[in-house]
Parts: sequence; structure tokens; C-alpha cells
Amino acid sequence: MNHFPSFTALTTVAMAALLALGVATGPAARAATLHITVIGADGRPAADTVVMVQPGTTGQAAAPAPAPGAVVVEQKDFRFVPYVVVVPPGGAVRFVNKDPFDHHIRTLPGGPLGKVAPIKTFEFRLAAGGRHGDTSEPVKLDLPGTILLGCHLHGSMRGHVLVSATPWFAVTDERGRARVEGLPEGAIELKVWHPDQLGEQAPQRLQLGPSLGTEARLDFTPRRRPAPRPASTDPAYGPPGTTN
Ligand SMILES: [Cu+2]
Repeated sequence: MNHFPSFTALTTVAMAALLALGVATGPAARAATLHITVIGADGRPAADTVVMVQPGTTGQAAAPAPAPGAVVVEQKDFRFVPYVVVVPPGGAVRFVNKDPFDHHIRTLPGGPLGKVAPIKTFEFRLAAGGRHGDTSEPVKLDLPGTILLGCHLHGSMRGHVLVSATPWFAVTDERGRARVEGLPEGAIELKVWHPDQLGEQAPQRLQLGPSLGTEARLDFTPRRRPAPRPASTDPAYGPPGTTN
């Protein structure tokens, strides 16, 4: 216990120095940017991965404002586009049918074993979309979690909605890359979520300066999504009103 007082004294000095630095840099915390590349267990880029960043302390940094209005999920060529969307708690999604036939959107149990209940259940039919599409009312989402989307008429259709507990999030592109901006500098916890994951991916703890490039590796290899089938050329599906 001999060292305890001196350790305390050192800590006090260090804290005073940190406080002084804080005063010197002013009340506005500098915003930092995280650049991340997510790869699968096979080393290939993992698209459609949600990246969520939780700062250790939010300091004076303002959380990013949620996108105004609802996030739009289109139904196009038998697909939900985008395949994965993220909203903060209190955000909303809206569905717009751009295909020349009806879709009947519904929520499904998710996860690899189909045992993850959607955080909210809903279903509705959207008529064949015209030039501007047939649109749903906004669906408001209050609790963090996931929703697996399907279509009652087209069993292969799958989409995902994730409500992120942190307002700092992004989704990786085809090259597995994403960028999260407006973060407070300092300690962060980085989490990733992919629709194909069997279990939670281990979070990373990192120190964020003004800018940081990092990589996350999934503990599995995401499946390759099949190419879209252009709706207008698919003979298996008739015009609006016919039974699919
Ligand atoms: Cu459909």
C-alpha cells in the first residue's frame, strides 16, 4: 500500500492536466470520423453490415440528428431496396412499391433458427406501383432490435430493419466499407451486425483520434446474395391481379 498515495497524487496531477487541456480546447468537442472495412471469415468484403459506434463518453459532442422523415424501403425487382436499413429509436420506415405488381409486406421471425421475434409486427399490401410507387404509412419504431421483412406473395423476398441503440451508425457498401462521422474523440466501442450472423459479433474497443481507419472481421462468411430478377422480364409472375 506504500505506492497508493503517490499513485493518487499522480492521478490527480494527470486529471488536472486533462482538465486544463479540456479548457484549452474549448467547450466544442472535435468531431472525429471512423472509416471501417468489414470482411467475412473468408477475407472478402462483407456488404450490408451494420456498423454501430458507442462513444465511451459523449462529452459535448452532439449526437447526429436522425434523418428527417421516414427511411424509404423500396420493393423493386422482387427485392427490398436497400436490403438493410438502420434507424434510431423513434425513427420510422416507409415502404414504396416500385414493381408493376402487388407486394404484401410482412414481418417474420428472424435469426438463423427463426427464433428472433421482430421488435414490431405489421403487414399490409401495397398495390402495383406506378411511376411514383404505392406507398405505405410510416411505420414508427421505438425499441432497439431487428425486424426481418418478407412478402406474403413472393417467398424469396427478404429485407432487414435494424433499430440502433446508438445514433452513430452506417451500413457497409459492396466493398465492405462504411464511414461514421461526427463522433466525439476518445474511447469508442464498435459493434457490427450482419443479417446472416449466427450470434453476436465480438465488439471492439478503440481509441478514436480525429480520424481512424479500422477493420472488423465477421466470425462467418456471409452468403452471396443472388442477382436481382428484373420484374418486367420474369414470366413466372403475371400482371397485377393474377395469382402468383
Ligand atoms: Cu412481393
